[in-house]
Amino acid sequence: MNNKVVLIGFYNEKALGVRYLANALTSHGFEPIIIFFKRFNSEVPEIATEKEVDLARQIIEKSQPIFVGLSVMSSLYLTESDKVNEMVRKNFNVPVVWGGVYATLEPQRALEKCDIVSRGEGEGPIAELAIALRDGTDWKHIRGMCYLDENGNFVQNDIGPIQEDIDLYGYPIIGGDNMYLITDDKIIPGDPQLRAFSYELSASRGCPFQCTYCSAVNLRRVYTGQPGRYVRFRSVDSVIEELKDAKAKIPRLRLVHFWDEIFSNQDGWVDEFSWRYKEEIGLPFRIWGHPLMTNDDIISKLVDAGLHQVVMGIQSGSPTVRAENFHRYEKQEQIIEASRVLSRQKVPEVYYDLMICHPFETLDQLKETFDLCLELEPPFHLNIHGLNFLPATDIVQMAIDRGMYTQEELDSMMYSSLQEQYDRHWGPHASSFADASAKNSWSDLIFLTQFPAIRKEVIALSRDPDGNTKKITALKKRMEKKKRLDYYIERIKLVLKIGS
Ligand code: B12
Ligand code: SF4
Repeated sequence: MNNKVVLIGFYNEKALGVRYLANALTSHGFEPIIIFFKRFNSEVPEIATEKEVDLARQIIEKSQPIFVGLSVMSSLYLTESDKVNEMVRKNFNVPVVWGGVYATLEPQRALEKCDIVSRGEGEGPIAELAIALRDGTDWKHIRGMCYLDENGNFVQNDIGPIQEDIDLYGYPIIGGDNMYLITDDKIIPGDPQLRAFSYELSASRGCPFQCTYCSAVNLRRVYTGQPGRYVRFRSVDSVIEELKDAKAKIPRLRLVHFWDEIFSNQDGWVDEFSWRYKEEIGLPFRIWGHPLMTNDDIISKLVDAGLHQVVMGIQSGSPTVRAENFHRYEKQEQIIEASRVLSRQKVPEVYYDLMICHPFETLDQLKETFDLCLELEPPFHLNIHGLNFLPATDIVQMAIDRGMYTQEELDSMMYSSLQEQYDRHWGPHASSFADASAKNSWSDLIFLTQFPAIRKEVIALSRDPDGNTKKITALKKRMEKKKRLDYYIERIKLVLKIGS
């Protein structure tokens, strides 16, 4: 009996979603074949070559699966996943199923390209779908499935209850023969994770916040009206078991990334996690934090356990921009206090995320970000971005309602090519904002606040940014170079320190 299913993840050789699905399929007796189609690369936006698409075709050809599942997580790579999707449709007479964040939030658009969309968490539904497609029974009743009926009408099934006990999902598959990385015009057989220095996992599902530029709130709304709590934590046992497995299988493992949208701040959980992690895993780890979920007690325990880096979203120094436009309700003092906690507890690396120079912000509000940065307790690094409009997020409709963009303009930004999206948000031009040189000077000054040694000079320059434009630009260039160099030195030190 054919029991093969091909799963494809894009630009992410560690793709947690795909690995969870593979685990679910395996436990139902199926044989998942995973293609990691190209590596995650946040610095060079590589497009998919014809050769690479054809290599994916060859793997599918050899596997003869019941269906092909595409994990379409981010719209950044849509033009590239489309190439693979078209290849599958042209060459194979099997259903093409899309899941992942993008497919979940834009199922109708996705169905213009594929046969079935699976919305929401896929562990249960994918196994039910595989059984139905293998046995030739009806799949159209399966929860979370979307499809077009015989008249071309869009059908969206109820998503079903929330799985509250997420330990039941097990953990993502690590290692195995049926895995292939396609990159640089070649196939590299085996699990790329086994060759890595870092391991990525999530100890929870769901985020309790509602930021308008982020998909998290929209993903939560998909489950509106369903019984069960949406923000869920795995047991510490389950997390430690996964990490022990990772340690045993990954010889060069040096660093652990927790990709929980916000790492747990639950008292009992953090206590048990901290002592067990220190004793049983003992590797430095990174988390994403939130100003409202940070206190001395929790951070001190996590630092003792090996917390190496915290990345925390602040986004704007203007309380108005934060509350009215981003729906982030933390107060100025709460952000400053969170920064003091991280500094007091000596978290080795602290990063604050900012989104600046966008239509939801005035020049005065941009200056407020500069003022707030001066109040944050050093040392810290800044990740400075513009505002990235993501499909189906609340801020898209807000921008239309306020007359900032039309739907067509936003569509052309959100669905543009990989290179265009990259250039707009992460490329070298991402922090040069064409609309006003005044904004440029202030964004440069904000960048410069992360270097305590030049604070006095930066404050002096900020008294007359127009008159000091050249000096500010030159200083920024110099400090950018320094930052890049420091970053590489820190990485090397970390690997050497842990390796010794
Ligand atoms: C962790 C994370 C990352 C990690 C990924 C690490 C890893 N090893 O996978 C890193 C940091 C690398 C990353 C990178 C990026 N990310 Co990210 N990331 C997330 C985050 C917080 C969690 C993803 C995750 O692991 N979830 C847990 C797994 C189990 O869930 P899942 O992947 O959704 O899969 C489940 C279901 O969707 C479904 N499913 C998935 N695929 C399929 C396929 C089939 C066939 C079926 C049936 C079901 C199914 O079943 C799975 C199991 O339940 C999400 C937010 C979120 N809540 O999803 C943002 C998110 C996905 N990221 C986002 C973005 C924008 C990016 C980047 C573009 C950022 C950048 N500047 O480069 C890149 C793109 C990377 C890529 N290759 O696509 C956006 C995407 C929105 C959009 N429309 O594009 C999100 C939604 C956050 C946000 N801002 O709103 N990310
Ligand atoms: S706190 Fe982070 S993950 Fe949660 S909604 Fe806001 S931006 Fe998204």
